[in-house]
Amino acid sequence: MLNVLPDAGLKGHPCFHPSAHHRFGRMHLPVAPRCNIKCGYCDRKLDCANESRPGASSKVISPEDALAAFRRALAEEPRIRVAAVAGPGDPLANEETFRTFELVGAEFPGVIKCLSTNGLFLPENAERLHALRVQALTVTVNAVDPEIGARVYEWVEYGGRRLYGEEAAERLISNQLGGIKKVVARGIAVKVNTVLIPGINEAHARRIALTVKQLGVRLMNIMPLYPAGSFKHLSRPTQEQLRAVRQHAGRVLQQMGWCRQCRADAYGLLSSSAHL
Ligand code: CLF
Ligand code: SF4
Repeated sequence: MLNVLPDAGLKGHPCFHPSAHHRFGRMHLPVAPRCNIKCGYCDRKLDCANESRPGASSKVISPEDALAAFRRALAEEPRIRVAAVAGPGDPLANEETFRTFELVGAEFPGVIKCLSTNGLFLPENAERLHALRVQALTVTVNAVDPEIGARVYEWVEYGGRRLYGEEAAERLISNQLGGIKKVVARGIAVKVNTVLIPGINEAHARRIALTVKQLGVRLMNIMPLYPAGSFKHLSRPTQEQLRAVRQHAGRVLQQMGWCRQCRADAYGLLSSSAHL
């Protein structure tokens, strides 16, 4: 039995607590349109593919409108326990994400704040997220080896420069791992998403699991590639491939088997989601 017991404070989080997804809901507030990297499978006409349902495209709203939408959603579905930002771009590349958490946190202090990110800007934002009382965070880690990462990411924009190839992947991976370490040290629960890309990282998932586990990550969500963007010629993993990779990685890190690949504007229970 793996020793991965989520914090008591996350008992109402449908993605972090295995028994919560039938009972509690979340709302995604789509305030974050910009992104700071280019994943090979990304089609920027659509939501961030690192956490979203393939083919979904959410409208972007302001932090003030997000607060109003959260109020309405909670009145409609009182089982919502989580206010999250999951795109449509990278939440940490958009100042609006922080403003949204300020507004929602001031009016609903008991609600769990959550976000999902590619992790590039995580190290410099760890303290800020902690100060905003963000409790749950997802980082999409598709590789911990820059050689593999260079095949996943087309470019990474950091420190005013656009990086390519292994230099880009090295920067991203180093920030992801350094950022995870920092937020875990501040008591934030971290889940890792990995997009399973056949022919690129399917033999690498267990190493990712081992690496992030050492940093204090407690849950992993391996998601099947939806072939899009520059990867539209690749095949989608079969159920059998997905099951085998999850089982292999699951020997070292608890796997999330109930992800619904939500839209960036989804709300309600995971099983009966509505969207803005
Ligand atoms: Fe949203 Fe993600 Fe927070 Fe959940 S979703 S930011 S951790 S509140 Fe959940 Fe949806 Fe799967 Fe994400 S089911 S896509 S894992
Ligand atoms: Fe697209 Fe990747 Fe940016 Fe998400 S993190 S919006 S998938 S480029």
